[in-house]
Amino acid sequence: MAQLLNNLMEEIESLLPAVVDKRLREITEKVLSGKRLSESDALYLFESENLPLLGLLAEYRNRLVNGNYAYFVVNVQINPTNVCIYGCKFCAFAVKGRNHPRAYEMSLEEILQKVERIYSLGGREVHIVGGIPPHWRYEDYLNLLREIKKRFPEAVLKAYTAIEVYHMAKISKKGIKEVLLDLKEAGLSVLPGGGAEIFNEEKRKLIAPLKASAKEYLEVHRIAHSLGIPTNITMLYGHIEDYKDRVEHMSHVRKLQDETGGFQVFIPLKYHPEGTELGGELTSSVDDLKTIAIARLFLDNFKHIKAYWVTLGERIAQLALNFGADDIDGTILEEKIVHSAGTKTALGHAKEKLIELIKGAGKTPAERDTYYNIVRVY
Ligand code: V47
Repeated sequence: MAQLLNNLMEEIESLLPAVVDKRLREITEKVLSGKRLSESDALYLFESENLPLLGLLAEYRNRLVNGNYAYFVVNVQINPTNVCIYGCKFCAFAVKGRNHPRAYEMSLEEILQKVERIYSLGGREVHIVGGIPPHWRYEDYLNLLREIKKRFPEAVLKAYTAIEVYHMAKISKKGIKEVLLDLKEAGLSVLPGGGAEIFNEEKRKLIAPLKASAKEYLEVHRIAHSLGIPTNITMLYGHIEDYKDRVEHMSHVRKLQDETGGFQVFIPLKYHPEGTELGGELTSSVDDLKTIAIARLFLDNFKHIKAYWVTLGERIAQLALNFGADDIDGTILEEKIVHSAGTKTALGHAKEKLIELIKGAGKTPAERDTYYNIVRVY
C-alpha cells in the first residue's frame, strides 16, 4: 500500500511542473500536506478543467484512508409506497394521492418477502425509503420496523430519512429526540441520507417547497448522532443548483461532521430529469467525476464517499472508484425512485456482479455491513 501511495504522490509531483495555474498548484500542495481545503478552493476545483490532476489528488486522499478497498453491501431497497404529500419538483416517483393511477402501497407481506429474499442470499441491510403518505399514522412507521424485526430479528434497518423523522415529530406532536428513540426501540439501526437535496434555502424552496428546511434536516441528524444513531447524507446535484451551492451544501455537512462525527458516508446523487416537473438535462460524466473527487477532497472528515451505481451507471461508478470514491452501495434488488426518473441501470445484481465491477476498477472488493465493518474481502 505504501508503494501505491508513493507512486501516486510521485505521479502528482511529476505533473506539477506542467501545471501553470498557480492556484491549482497551491491546492495540490495543501492536499499533499494534509491541509484542509477552503470553500473557495473547492469552488476553484469545480471551475478547473484539470480533471486528471483532480482525480489523482482525490485518489491519493482516498487511498490514505481506505487503502485499495472498495466497499459494497448485500442489501435490498424497499420503497413501500409512492404516495407522498411533498410534491418535490425533481421527483418522478411520487404521486399526490392514493387514487392516482400510478399510486401503490406494498402490503406488509410483500415487504417481508423482500426482506426474506435478501437474508436468504446472505443480506446485511434493509434500506427503506419511500413517499410520505397523508394517511400513514405515527404508529404505522414504527409498526413496519417492529414487524420486520419480529420476523427477522437479525435484519439491520437503514430506514426513513430525516424528512420522515421530521414529519413523524409533527404528526405525533413529539420532539425529534423522542421520535428517534421510538424508532430505535422499534428496530432502526441507521438513518439513510435521502432528503438532503440541496441546502441552499432559495434553491431548496424552488425544488422542494414543502420539505423541512436545511436547518431542520441537519438538526435531525445532529440529534440522531447525539443518540448514537449513525446517519448517511446525500446531495442531489445537476438540477438548478450551481457549483457554489454544491460547495455550500458540503460545507454544512463538513461542519456538522466536525461537531458530531456521526456521518458514515457522503453520497452525491446525480439528478435524473425524465418525467419530472423540473425537467432539465443529465450532468456530464466529467461533472459526475469532479463532484465525487471534490467531495473526497473537501470532506476531509469523512471516511467514505459513495458512488451510487444506480444513479451514476456502472461504468461511471467504476471510474469514480478511481476518483476518490470507495463505496458503491449494494445489490439493492429493486429501486423505484431513480428508475421512475429514467435511469437505465439494470437491477437485481448478484453480489458477484458487484465484485466484478469493483475488480474491474482495479480495487479490492470488501463486503461490508451497514456500519462499514468489513465482513469479507474478495
Ligand atoms: O432523497 C429523487 C433522490 C433520494 C430523484 O443513505 C433522485 O446509503 C436522482 O437517498 N434523480 C433517495 N435522484 C435515495 C437515497 C439513497 C440512495 C442510496 C443510498 C442511500 C444511503 C440513500 O433519491 C431522495 C432524492 O434525493 N431522488 N428523485 C431523481 N429524479
